[in-house]
Amino acid sequence: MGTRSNILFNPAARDAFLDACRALDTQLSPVTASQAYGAIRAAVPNFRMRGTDQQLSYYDLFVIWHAASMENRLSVGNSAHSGPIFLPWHRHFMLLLEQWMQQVLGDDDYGLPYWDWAADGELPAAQQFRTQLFSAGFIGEARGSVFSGPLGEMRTRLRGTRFWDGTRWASVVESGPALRIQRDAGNDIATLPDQSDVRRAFDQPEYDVPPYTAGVQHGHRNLLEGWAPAGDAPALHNRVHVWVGGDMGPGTSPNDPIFFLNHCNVDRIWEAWMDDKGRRYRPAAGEAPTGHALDAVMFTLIGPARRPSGVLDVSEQYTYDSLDVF
Ligand SMILES: [Cu+2]
Repeated sequence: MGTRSNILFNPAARDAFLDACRALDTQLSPVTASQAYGAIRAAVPNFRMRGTDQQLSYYDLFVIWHAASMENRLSVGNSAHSGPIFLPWHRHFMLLLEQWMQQVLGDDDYGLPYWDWAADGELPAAQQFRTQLFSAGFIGEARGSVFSGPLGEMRTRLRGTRFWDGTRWASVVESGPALRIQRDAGNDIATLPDQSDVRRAFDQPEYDVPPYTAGVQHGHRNLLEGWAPAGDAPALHNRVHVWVGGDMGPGTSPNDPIFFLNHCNVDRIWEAWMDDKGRRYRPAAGEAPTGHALDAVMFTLIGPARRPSGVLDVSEQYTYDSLDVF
């Protein structure tokens, strides 16, 4: 059983994570881009991919799985984002990555690290992209191509983009040349979320509220996902994606391992909320929107199928070193 810890305070967990990311990306899987596309198209007809055929790394399978989840429009938004299933789906997604990393590392007690971005959000804007996290001993450069440290050896092969299909803007995943991870921290938006933002999400008494969309103004899920409160700036989870920029922008955002550091912290905040408010989830089993209900089967590509009801209590799989989230 893994313990998930703060990447800044646990050098062993940090190094294990960076090594496992590099190992999963430098080992090519037996799966080609066209084979993965064929398998996904059968389940997600909206998903589109183009470009060259090539062998995918094990890490790339998580990239394409995530990009495909965003096109899986079963009901509100899609079945992984912009609705109640956002939190359980990403928990499901990361449980498999954590298991694969445990195998690569030969360590059943390995747990993913998290990045407590709200702590860095308390710093002046000009310091937020100059922290220890963005150094050679950690995850490498905050801006431009990532050359330093273990992640300097990773390459992206699948990158999300948008195109005009004649009637609307559509997303497509391009299979192309192997490139370095790209970041643009603090340029599109100057600051990370801060501790008062986390407190507001934590204080929500309900997990989610009807009609369970990205437009609701209350509920833990939509505040933590970062669509609410309505305004001109993204908040919390969404804001971290925009703040990091580069490869963290499109649906292929797991290309940058900082994706998992962000989502592990998002999962920790949700865990802190459930620890305090109870393991409550909405919508109930069979209730609309059914793609987001407690008994909905979550979109999976390479791991076992799970339902939100199966991931509300993960105390058998992992714990956090701390649930102090603000
Ligand atoms: Cu996501």
